[in-house]
Amino acid sequence: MRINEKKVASFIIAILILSILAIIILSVSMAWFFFKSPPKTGGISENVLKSSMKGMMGYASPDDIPIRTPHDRTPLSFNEKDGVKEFRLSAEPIRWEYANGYYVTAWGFNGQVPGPEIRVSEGDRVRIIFTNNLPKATAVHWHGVNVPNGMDGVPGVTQEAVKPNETFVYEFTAEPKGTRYYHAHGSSHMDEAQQLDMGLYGAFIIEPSNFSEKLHQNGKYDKEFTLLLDEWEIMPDGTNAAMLPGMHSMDHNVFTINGRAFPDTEPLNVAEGDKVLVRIINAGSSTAHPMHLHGHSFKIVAVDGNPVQAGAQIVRDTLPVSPGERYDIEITAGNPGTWIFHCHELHHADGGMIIPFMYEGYDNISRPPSQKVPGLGHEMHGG
Ligand SMILES: [Cu+2]
Repeated sequence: MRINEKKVASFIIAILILSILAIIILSVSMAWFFFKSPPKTGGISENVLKSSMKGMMGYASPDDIPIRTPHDRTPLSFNEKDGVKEFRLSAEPIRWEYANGYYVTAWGFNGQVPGPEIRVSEGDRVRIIFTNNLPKATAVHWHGVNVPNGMDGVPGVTQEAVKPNETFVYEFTAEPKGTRYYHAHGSSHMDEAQQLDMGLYGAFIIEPSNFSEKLHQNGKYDKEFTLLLDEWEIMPDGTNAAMLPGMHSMDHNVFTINGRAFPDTEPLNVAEGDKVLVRIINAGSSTAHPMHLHGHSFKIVAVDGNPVQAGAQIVRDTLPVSPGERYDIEITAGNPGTWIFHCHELHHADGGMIIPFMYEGYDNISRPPSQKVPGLGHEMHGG
């Protein structure tokens, strides 16, 4: 059989045309993929965002999530029942105002970041009725409190995780005295960091049972403050990167003290001559913060809540605080002015980890405008 040369030629031309078309289509789609304008979530697809919004927050749209600000903070009181101090705690999906007009999708104990302070005396019998209003399972760990094993709040080890809409009752004796805290411990050992990064933590202060050892009450300190440190990765649209799959990065851009970024941190207001106790708790999941106070030295009076004997109290002006650590420091207010107390990892200070130490009559701080995500320059929408 004779080969039809004309046919072969047409075949080759057809192949060539098809190849050229394929190359054009491929190039155009690659160019579109690489050069299309990034979505406001910094490269996360709308579908991933939608499923994270539903899966982590329980809402279809961020606009439906309740907004909570520092004005919504409610101190947590207890009911005394049969000699037991009974507290009610819940975990809630919220949009937390971390600086004036700027919001992050978060989880908050009782709808607050940090969660409300729990304050009891050493030896108190404490019952915490915890309800999980999140779409994910979780549990509460009492950090530094010597609870019985079954009350330790570690899912898969000491208890079943508390499922959405379920309630778990923690009960234990509050000991030892000192600066303790509580935080989520995940639904399993795979998501502890994620749940902490969503904002689930709060101070748990155990006062001495002996009145003469109490702080405010016997006049040992004139002022007392508790500072909870935390770091966040917040997308330009206010999405907490911790809620996105595979996004547990170290790319933090917002650093908060008591849930707020400078210049909107709540100042430490003192008067000249005050003896001031500051409890520092690093509640973040991953980053140490060398905290530096301008214009003063301070004395470390407790480490991880445990008192340091007078002869061993070190005097410093910069104190590194690792995740999970607590330091109680004593400051004598003898140098009037408005001073800053800030993280000396200066990227963290830039991202908001600064709090004014402000003397009466010196409220003359010149505040820059509120910032959200440093360096990105995106406007974030609030409610
Ligand atoms: Cu820091």
